[in-house]
Parts: sequence; structure tokens; C-alpha cells
Amino acid sequence: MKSLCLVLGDQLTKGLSALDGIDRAHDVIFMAEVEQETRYVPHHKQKIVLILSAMRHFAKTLRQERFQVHYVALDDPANSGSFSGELARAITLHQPDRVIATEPGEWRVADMMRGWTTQLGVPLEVRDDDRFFCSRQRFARWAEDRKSYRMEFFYREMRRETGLLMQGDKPEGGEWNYDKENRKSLPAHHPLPSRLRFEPDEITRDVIALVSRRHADHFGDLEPFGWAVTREDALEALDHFMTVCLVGYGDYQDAMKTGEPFVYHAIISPYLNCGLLTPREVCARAEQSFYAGHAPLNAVEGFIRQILGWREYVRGLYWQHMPAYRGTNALEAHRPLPDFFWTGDTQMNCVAQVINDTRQHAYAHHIQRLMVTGNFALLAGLEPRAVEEWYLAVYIDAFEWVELPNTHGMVLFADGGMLASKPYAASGAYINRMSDYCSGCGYDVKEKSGPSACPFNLLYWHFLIENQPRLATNPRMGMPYRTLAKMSDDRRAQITREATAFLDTGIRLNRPRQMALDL
Ligand code: DLZ
Ligand code: SF4
Repeated sequence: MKSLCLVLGDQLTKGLSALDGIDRAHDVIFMAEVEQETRYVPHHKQKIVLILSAMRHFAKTLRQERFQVHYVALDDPANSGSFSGELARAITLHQPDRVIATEPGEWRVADMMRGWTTQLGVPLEVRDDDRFFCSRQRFARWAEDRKSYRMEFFYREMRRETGLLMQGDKPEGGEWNYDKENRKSLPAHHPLPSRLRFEPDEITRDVIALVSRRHADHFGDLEPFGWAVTREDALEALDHFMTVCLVGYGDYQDAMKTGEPFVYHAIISPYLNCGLLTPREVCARAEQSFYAGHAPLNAVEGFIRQILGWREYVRGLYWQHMPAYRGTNALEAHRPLPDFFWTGDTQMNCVAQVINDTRQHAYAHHIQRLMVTGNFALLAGLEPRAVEEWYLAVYIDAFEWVELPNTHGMVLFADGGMLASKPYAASGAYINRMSDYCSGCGYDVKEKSGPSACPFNLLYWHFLIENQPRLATNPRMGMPYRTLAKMSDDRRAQITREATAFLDTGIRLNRPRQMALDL
């Protein structure tokens, strides 16, 4: 029986289930660069380069190992531009008895695959993606009968099941979670580790030229490009993180610094998410570092929680609730995405810095994403679909299964609290505590109203006022609502007036609010 085995751009793993039992003599591996995937959102240019170059390197390695690979390049004149079109052409050419795929990462592609069962003319076998710790069925069993999910309980089950950082049935060190130790700001003049860059080889340079020709209209700087595009280089990046950065990862996980989007972060999410690294090997390495005495428990537990806990949890939730999940808008947020998300042209220094990091590196770390751009989107009531498209486009590690729950649920609370127990709303004080952004800002983080007030302060109280009917009964919002209750009617009216003026004019004009108000 001859099989055509499908490998998608985020499935670049030798042990992929679609390749289980493959016969080098008869079977053919199918990979295609398609216009549809490079354009379904305006991906950052470096994200397209990473995926296409990693695909080309992966195909090259497979061929060196004597697998037959049917590979379609983006600029092949015969390329129809879609997975369905290219698969149909490959079937005509190779005449397989069946097509084998691993379940895709995105609902959009899964939906396309459902169509293939009748369109292809040959049977389609879709296998589980067993690179994850928790299968979709396993998550569904855990989620059964739960109205709201909490990552912490899911995570504990995963720890017990895998035995990671466990002493018998007890968590290592006696606690499941050491997050409270992981909220330090960076001391002034704290030297940060330098990061590995991987010089583009000939394959990557070809892809850079291709993306420069075809995707000039997409967001972000194309060069310098320094991401790993092979498993060997991704393993080197992992090794560098484990030996140099993990030690400071816990303490400074939430810290932000001008021009330093990496701080002590692992920056391996692009490699995990496209398959060059696997979650199991990465967690095993971190656990070894702890037992070898190379990194403290708060760092190692925090790191393992992101991968074994949070990453698996958001994937489970995504598949459990798509496609209805992305249609909710619990806070009825309808404001369009301001242009400055694409240009960085805003007087809010924190937002400008994070967007600048994002444009340069296709990366910003999780607190930058959650508490700066995300916090702004939440407080300003930006339309969830537009914000989600932005996050999916601009970050090199963004695939919908991971991006959507993080943005829709965690950042925007658009699911009404299915994923997070409260909205992550914060005033400028949080950003000031965790970063050096405010000292370089035209706004004053200490000012709560008036022309030079930090917009985050104004928008924070405006958000609470606007959403009082929806959020005041949330037990975790008790403190801010008690403070709001002490505010005079005049003060509330002033906040509403100034916040509305900012949202209606200040945002669009990309200049300080005082100028907007002077108009
Ligand atoms: C993100 C991406 C891009 C930019 N291009 C391709 C491509 O040309 N071919 C491909 O197989 N995959 C690509 N990807 C990753 C896919 O979007 C990803 O595999 C699906 O979204 C997962 O369902
Ligand atoms: Fe951001 Fe406000 Fe600080 Fe300016 S003052 S950097 S807008 S938090």
C-alpha cells in the first residue's frame, strides 16, 4: 500500500505521527509552501522566513536520509497556492492508496481537512498529534462538566501523570507553584546575557530574497534574521538557554527593559511550535538542570509550568471550544485597532517600545504582550477579532491554537472568564514597577487625570466604570471596585470625559492627549 504522508509547516518533527511506519521505498512525504498559508494573516516577514526555511531544511534532511519528498516551493509556477490544490496535484502524480496526516494545529486547517475526506478520491487517515503531553481526548475528559477551567488544577494532574518535578506523589520542594518568587523587577545596570544568533545559510538567504519580493507589504523587519531554522541549531539555542539563562528566568520572568525583549526568556517557543524541538525533551532538560544544581527550583518549575501546564492547557481549551470560542465578546468591545499597533507611532513609550521590539524581532516576551499591548487593548475596548489577528500576525511563535486562547481569554477576557478568573487590567503603576519605560515617556505615570496623565491610569478606571455591570460581582475584582465605590460622582464623570476624549481623538492622532484635547 502506497501512502502520501503530509507534513505541515508546524510539524517539522522526525517522530511526527504521520511518518510512523513510513516505507522509504514506496511512500512519499508531501510538503508545500502555499500562498494561502503565507497570507491568511499578514505574518511578520521573519515568521514566514522561519517557517519556509525550516521546511526546506527539514525536507533536505529527509532526502539525505533517503526518504522520497514531494516538495512544492512558493514560487513554483505550477503552485496552485493552496494545500487542497497542491495535494490534489501530488495525488495525480504519485497515485497513492491513501493520504496520512497528523491532526493540524489550527481549526481552519482541520476544517479544510474535513473536506478532503470526500474531495481527494483516496482515503484520508488523520492521526493524533502525540508530540503534546495531553491528547485532545485526555483534555476533554479533564474538562468534562467543568464550567470554568483553571490551569493550576490541570497542571497538577499533568505533573502527577508525567512525574516531572515530583517526589513520589508530592511536588518537588513541597509547593506546586513558585510564581510568587518570579516577579522581581530588574535592578539598574543588571547585565543581561547575550543571545545566540544563527547566520542565514544559502537556503535561508534564498527564502529571505523570496519573502522580500513577495511579502514586502507584510509587517516587520526582514533583516537581520538570526533565528535557528534547523533542529541542530534549535538544540544549540536550547542548550544556551539551559546553561546561561535558566538561572535568571524565574526571578526576572515579568521584568521589562527598553530594547531588551529577551531578558532571561527561553525564546524557544518558535522552535517548539514548528516542531524543531519537542515539549518532552525541553521539560526533561530543565528538570535535569535542577537536579544537577544548575538552576533554582523557582526558575525550573516556572519554565516547566509554561510548557507542561499553560501550553497544553490552552491547546486543550482551543480544541474543546472552537469554533464557538472565537465568536464570543463578553465585554462587548468594538473599538477598531489603532494604526499605531502596526506603525509603533504613539507617544505611550511602553507601547512604542514593545511594538518596536516586535517589529525588529517578531518577538516580545509574555509580560510585554500581556501587560503592555494586551493591557492597552483590554482597557481601550478594542475589537477581539482585530487584536487576535494582530497577535497571530506579528509574533514568530504564533499559531492560532496557542495565540487565540491567550489573546481572547487571557488578554481580552472576551470568553467571560472561561480561561482566566479575572481580567488582567492594570494601571500605569504596574508598568512602571516592572520596566524602565516610564522614565522615557512624555506622559506622567503618577498623574491620574489631566493633560499629562498616563493613559493607562485613565483607561484603567474608565474600564472599571464601563464594565461595572459585568465585572463588579467577580470575587477577584472586589478590591478595585471597593476603591471605585469611594470615588465621587464628579471624579467618575471627569474620568469618563477624559478617557472618552483620549479614545476618540488621542489614539487616532498618535500624539499626546493634551494636543488632542486642545483641538
Ligand atoms: C505559518 C505557515 C506559513 C507562513 N506558511 C506555510 C506554508 O507555506 N506551508 C505550510 O505547510 N505551512 C505553513 N505555515 C504553517 C501553517 O499555517 C500551519 O501548519 C497550519 O496553520 C497548522 O494548522
Ligand atoms: Fe506607558 Fe504610562 Fe509609563 Fe508612559 S507613563 S510608559 S504610557 S505606563
